[in-house]
Amino acid sequence: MTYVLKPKFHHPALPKNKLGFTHRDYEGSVSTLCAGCGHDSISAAIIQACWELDLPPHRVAKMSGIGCSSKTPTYFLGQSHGFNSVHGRMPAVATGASLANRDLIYLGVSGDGDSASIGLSHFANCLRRGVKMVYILENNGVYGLTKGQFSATADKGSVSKQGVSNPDEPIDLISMAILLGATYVARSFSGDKHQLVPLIKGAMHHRGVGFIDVISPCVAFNNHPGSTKSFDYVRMHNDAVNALDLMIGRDEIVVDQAPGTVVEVTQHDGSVLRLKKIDEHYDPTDRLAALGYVQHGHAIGEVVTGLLYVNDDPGDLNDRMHTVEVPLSSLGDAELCPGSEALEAINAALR
Ligand SMILES: Cc1ncc(C[n+]2csc(CCOP(=O)(O)OP(=O)(O)O)c2C)c(N)n1
Ligand code: SF4
Ligand SMILES: [Mg+2]
Repeated sequence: MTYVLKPKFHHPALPKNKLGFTHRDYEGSVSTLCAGCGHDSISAAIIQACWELDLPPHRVAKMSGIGCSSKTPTYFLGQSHGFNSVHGRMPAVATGASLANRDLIYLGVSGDGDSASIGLSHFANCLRRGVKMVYILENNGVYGLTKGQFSATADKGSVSKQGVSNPDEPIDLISMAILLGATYVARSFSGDKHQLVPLIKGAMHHRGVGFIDVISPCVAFNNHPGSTKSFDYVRMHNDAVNALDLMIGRDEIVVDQAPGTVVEVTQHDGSVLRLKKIDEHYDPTDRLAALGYVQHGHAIGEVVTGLLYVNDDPGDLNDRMHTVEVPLSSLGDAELCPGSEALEAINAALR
């Protein structure tokens, strides 16, 4: 993979977070994506979210598959762990890593080709099982890296750069995620950092998969009239159901005086998601209603964004599998190999 290192110097007055880190400490190498690619804006939102959350970069593990989107972990969190897997297999690798070491924060990045085509079963099982991770899908409706073929999320009738109309029904990963039992389901737009950054922060504090489908226009192959994943289309058809903020327990809770009702969802770790409702009827904790709302938006050509569904304390795969608290790599010989008597007892229990 080609990459260009960024120069190390920065302005001495750059603000620092509680760990004493500036934004620069959360950056990676210089991006080699096309100028204006939506994926770069998502990388910037991830950097902002991690900086605001005071995350120690060495506690984050970036996981990805193959595609322009999956290249992006090189461009943020340069001091974190990373695993660039094969096409569509990011969720499987993240599942294994999460079971072996529940101490790290897993941040998965995938594309619509990566997750909705070759990796669809991996996407489905990861969400169904509730792997504790943030799963960001950078959705441009095309295979950007291989020059703009329609992906499985391209809308029916969407027109390619060459003027060809897509004849197939799209897979809506948001509806699918809700049906599969995912417990934090959001959609956003790469061009809306104000919405995306709090959504990422909320996903990082969620137990289980924090899934965010981010519409991310491909300026090279899918940003023309006729595309439903272009900057112009999403700006004209975006309908945000809520405005979101994340309050962490240690911070002072400030009163939001803006008009509109505010709903607070307390997550398992005590952090509070504050949802300012724009649509007064929208309840993100009602799973069936959320599904109906998303489907209705799709039917009338609206891109519904915001936190669409959340279950505040669902438990995760580690809880259900009773995995050890300490990372496997920290266990000694005695714990890893308890001897033939223990093995006999296990075998006897299975007979
Ligand atoms: C097993 C396998 N099949 C096909 C490919 C070719 N390939 C590379 S990236 C890609 C699609 C990427 O699309 P997407 O996940 O949407 O990422 P984008 O580039 O649009 O961000 C394909 C088909 C591959 N690398 N490996
Ligand atoms: S081809 Fe598309 S997705 Fe890939 S870097 Fe260029 S604009 Fe981004
Ligand atoms: Mg794509």
